Amino acid sequence: VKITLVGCGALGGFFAARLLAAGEEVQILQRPGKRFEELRREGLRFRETSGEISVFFPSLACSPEELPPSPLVIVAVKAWSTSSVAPFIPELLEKSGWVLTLQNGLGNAEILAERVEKNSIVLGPCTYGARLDSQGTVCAAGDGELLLGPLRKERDLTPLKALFEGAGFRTVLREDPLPLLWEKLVYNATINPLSALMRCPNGDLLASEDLRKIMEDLVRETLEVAREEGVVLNREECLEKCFSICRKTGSNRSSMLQDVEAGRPTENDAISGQVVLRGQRRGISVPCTQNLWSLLRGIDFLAKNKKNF
Ligand code: KPL
Repeated sequence: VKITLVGCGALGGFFAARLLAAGEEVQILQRPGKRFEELRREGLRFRETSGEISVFFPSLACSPEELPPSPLVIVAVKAWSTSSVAPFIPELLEKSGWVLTLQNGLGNAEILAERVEKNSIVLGPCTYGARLDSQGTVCAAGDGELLLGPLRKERDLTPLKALFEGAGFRTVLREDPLPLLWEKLVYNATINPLSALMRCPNGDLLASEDLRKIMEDLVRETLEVAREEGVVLNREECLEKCFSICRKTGSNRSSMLQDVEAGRPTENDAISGQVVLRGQRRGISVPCTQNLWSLLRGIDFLAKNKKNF
């Protein structure tokens, strides 16, 4: 087996489906529960942006011992689950293989690096939108791109780029992963909390001048913290890219909104929380990010403790 996917939610399922459609061999590790049962019973159902539906039956397991090692492991679990899946990764990975994290937020690669060689880790921030509908079908929800960068510069990622391009992903290789991570963080710290609080699809954020102004503030704050962390990104370009993601994934509900609507924990701490924390450490105030972070922490708290009120 060539590829192991860890975590078959919306984004993981989207990647697996496109790779399977391109003829790649994919096996899936999914924790036991509703999603696992859905995949076992009905297979991986996928709806392309064109509306075309396909169904795949890749090998599926809920424990790592059931799967043979493979040369590429894709980690697509929520950021708050990284520490629980990291211990399984070494047994899923062939010697000199790759571990690609497609996850949102900061800190995932560092957690994985405690378990596998640093030079096997690849960062893959991407701006594709995907969602799971009520039947568990993975729906592609807008165009994007996949940026690939090695955690350690010495490894050549050309074969990985070819693999993803062969499956229809617009893929860009970058040598230095830090700007990649911060760039993605800017988009996630802007679009995700705002859409989750407004309960609207990404495209609606562009409709109001007030919301666009908040997005401007969020982009500026994240970039100020990034600069102090040694990553200088262009403000106009980032803001324009943010607006363009909202346009291209206009009907998509961001992953954070999907989590809020499903009553699941959000990636708030790995996204806005990281901007606030790193801002505090470096003496930079990020009031707009801080307010959105606190509001979402409130939502997370209420969802978790609902039965206690
Ligand atoms: O990464 C995303 C997410 O929803 O988590 C974006 C790019 C904002 C697409 O919705």
